[in-house]
Amino acid sequence: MTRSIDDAVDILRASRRVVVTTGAGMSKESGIPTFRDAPNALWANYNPEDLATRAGFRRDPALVWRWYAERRAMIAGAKPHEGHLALARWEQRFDAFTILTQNIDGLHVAAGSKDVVELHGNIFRYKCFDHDHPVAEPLAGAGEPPRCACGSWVRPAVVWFGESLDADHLCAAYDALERCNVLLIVGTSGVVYPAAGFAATAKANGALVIEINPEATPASEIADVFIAGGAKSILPVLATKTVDPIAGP
Ligand code: BV8
Repeated sequence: MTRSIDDAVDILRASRRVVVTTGAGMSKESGIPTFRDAPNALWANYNPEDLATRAGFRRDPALVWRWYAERRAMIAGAKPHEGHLALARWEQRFDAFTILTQNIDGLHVAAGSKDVVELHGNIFRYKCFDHDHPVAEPLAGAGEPPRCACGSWVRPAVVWFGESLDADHLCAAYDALERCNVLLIVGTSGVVYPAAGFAATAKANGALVIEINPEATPASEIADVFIAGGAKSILPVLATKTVDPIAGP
C-alpha cells in the first residue's frame, strides 16, 4: 500500500485541478452504515427499489417517511471524521477542488468543504412530492408524512432511483470532470449511475484516477492507482504528503 500512496502523492503533486467523488464508505467511519456492507447495511432489511423510489413512496408513504426519519436521526448525531477534514483543508491548495458526493448526510459541508455537489440531495431538506414546492422543516408530529401547503405530501429532497439528478448539479459535475487532472474516488461500490460512470468520463478526458476503498470495485479496473484502505486513515496521509502544488515540489 505504501507504493500506491507514494504513486498517488506523485500524481497529486503534479495536479492543479482535482475532483473527488465520494460514496457511503466515506461516511462509514462517522458511524453511518453503508448500503451494502452487512450486518447493519441500510438495505439489509429493505429493498431500495421499494423505498427510494416515487412508486415506493406512493405505495407506502408512512413507511418511506419513517425510514428517512430513522436515517436522519442517526445522521444528525454523526460528525465529519479526519478524512472529511483533510479534504476541506486540501481544497485551497489547488486551483480547483470539487467534491461530487452521492451522500445525503451533509458531512462534507459540515467539515468546511466549499465546492461540494450533493448529487443525490440532502436528507435534511424537504420538498413537495407532486410539485417540488420547497418545504421548510416540517413540525415534529405533523403526521406521517406531513402535507405541503398545496395538499400534496412532503418528501425528503433526495434523488430517488428513476429520478433525474438536478441539471445544474450534473452540469457542474461534468464540467469539473472535463477539466480535472485527477479524479479521486473514495468509498463507493460504483454501482449507481450516473456517479458510477465518473471514472470512465475522467479517463476519457485525460485525467488520472486514484481509488481509495478497502475492496476492489468496477472502477479499480481503470484506476491508475488503487489504495486498499479506509477514508479516515488514508486521506489525511495523502493530504499531509502532498506539498502545495502551487508553490511547486
Ligand atoms: C438517473 C439517495 C436518469 C436516496 C440514491 C445506467 C445503467 C444502469 C442503470 C442506470 C443507468 N442510469 C440510470 C440508471 C438507473 C439508476 C441506477 O444506477 N441503478 C443501479 C441500481 C443500476 N440510477 C438512477 O436512477 C439515477 N437517476 O440516472 O436518472 C435515468 C433514470 C432511469 C433510467 C435511466 C436514466 C438516480 C440514482 C440516485 C439514487 N439515490 N441515494 C437515499 O440515499 O435514500 S443511491 C444511494 O445508493 C447512494 O446515494 C449511492 O449512490 C448508492 C450506494 O452506493 P455507495 O455510496 O457506493 O454505497 P455502497 O454501500 O454501495 O458501497 C460502499 C463502499 O464503501 C463499498 O465499496 C465499501 O467497500 C466501501 N467502504 C467501506 N468502508 C469504507 C469504504 N470506503 C472507504 N473507507 C471506508 N472506511
